[in-house]
Amino acid sequence: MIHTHSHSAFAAAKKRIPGGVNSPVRAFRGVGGEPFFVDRASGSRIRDVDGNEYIDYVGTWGPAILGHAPRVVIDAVKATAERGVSFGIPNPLEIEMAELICQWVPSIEKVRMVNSGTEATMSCIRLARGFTKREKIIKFEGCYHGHVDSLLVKAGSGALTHGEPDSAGVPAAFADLTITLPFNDVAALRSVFMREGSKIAAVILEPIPANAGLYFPREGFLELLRQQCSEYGALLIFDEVMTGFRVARGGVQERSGVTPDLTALGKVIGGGLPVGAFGGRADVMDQLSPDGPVYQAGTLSGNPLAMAAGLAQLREMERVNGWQKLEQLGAMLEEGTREALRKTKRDFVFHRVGSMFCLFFAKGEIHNLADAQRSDRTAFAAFFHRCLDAGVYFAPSQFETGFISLAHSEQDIARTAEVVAEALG
Ligand code: HOZ
Repeated sequence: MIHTHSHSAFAAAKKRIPGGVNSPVRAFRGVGGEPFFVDRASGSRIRDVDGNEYIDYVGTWGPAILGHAPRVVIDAVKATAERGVSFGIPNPLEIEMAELICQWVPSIEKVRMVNSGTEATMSCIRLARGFTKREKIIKFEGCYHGHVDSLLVKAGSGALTHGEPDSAGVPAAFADLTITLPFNDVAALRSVFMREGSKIAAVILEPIPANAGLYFPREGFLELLRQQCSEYGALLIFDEVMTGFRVARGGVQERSGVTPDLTALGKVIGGGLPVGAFGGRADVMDQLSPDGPVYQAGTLSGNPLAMAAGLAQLREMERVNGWQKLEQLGAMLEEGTREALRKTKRDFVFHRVGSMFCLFFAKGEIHNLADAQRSDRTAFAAFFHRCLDAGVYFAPSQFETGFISLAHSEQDIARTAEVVAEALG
């Protein structure tokens, strides 16, 4: 494939944008080489400025659950834009969105819109501290909750890919208030609660961690978290920015039946526009300004274009029962990948939940960050580039999750399985 235009664009970008990118995971540092620059995207395909086309499994890092540029979202955004693109005073679409979230997400009684997942988790933490009048929080190694100061400790996603799980610029005093534990470690969790339970404001986690590859809570782990938080008066926060509206209509909490006190949302909920949300128990949410003492605000929060795009996408998912179809496509990709692994005699680990998946270049079981880090990142990088050259775009890091959309056809999936087999071979 020829990448002349992408190469010049990247050279120009690097002069004016740090690292040439507006978010580090886009820089391809985890796999080497240079990112391609996108000209346009439609359905399951993304086309670069040199005219190369790829079957896309990044899906703008999760939001594109219907595929790229779906008609319903474009029409909703266009029609809404005709009436004004931002008001900074309430508009009725905000109520429609709040009603829908409260109906669909089991634990949410009240919700506030923000502009990114990072804002959502940051606001959850402040609210939990304000509500409990405690300062410490527990997070899990490899879980990534956006670039919030107190959560950039042993973080996943780009922070992990680029070897900076503890970012420079986070005051030690902030990091000291964050206790990190290995995911799925029951003994460590119990012991920290026994030691410091009365100081812990909240436990925050991705209930299915998807930023250090993809792995799952062991049976009973989420239930134990719920029980310990309730016993010690700490709040349980689910970061469902990636899993919300994707692994089920109501996210992991619907699938698992475990109810958090607060939930952070983003990605799918915005239909590709910049959106996040956080919500939960009414008595906790009522601590927010202007009713309560915890301040949180945003000029563009509840922006009409973002609300319209998100509502259109979510309603379309509901109309076509998208989750069932995604499960079928996911199962097909899983079957094809497992067949490719058999054919090439690789005993690598493949994890999938619905339309989210990860192929670890590692053997044995993977239940936490340390397990995920056994992956052969050099072999992954070679695999990534072979797939890209053959027209299949996976996330440019071993420590990210792939996303299937409703726009992926069975032919796309079959072709992907062929490419995976060739790239592994
Ligand atoms: N949560 C996203 C993927 N793990 C992050 C995307 C980004 O940092 O740009």
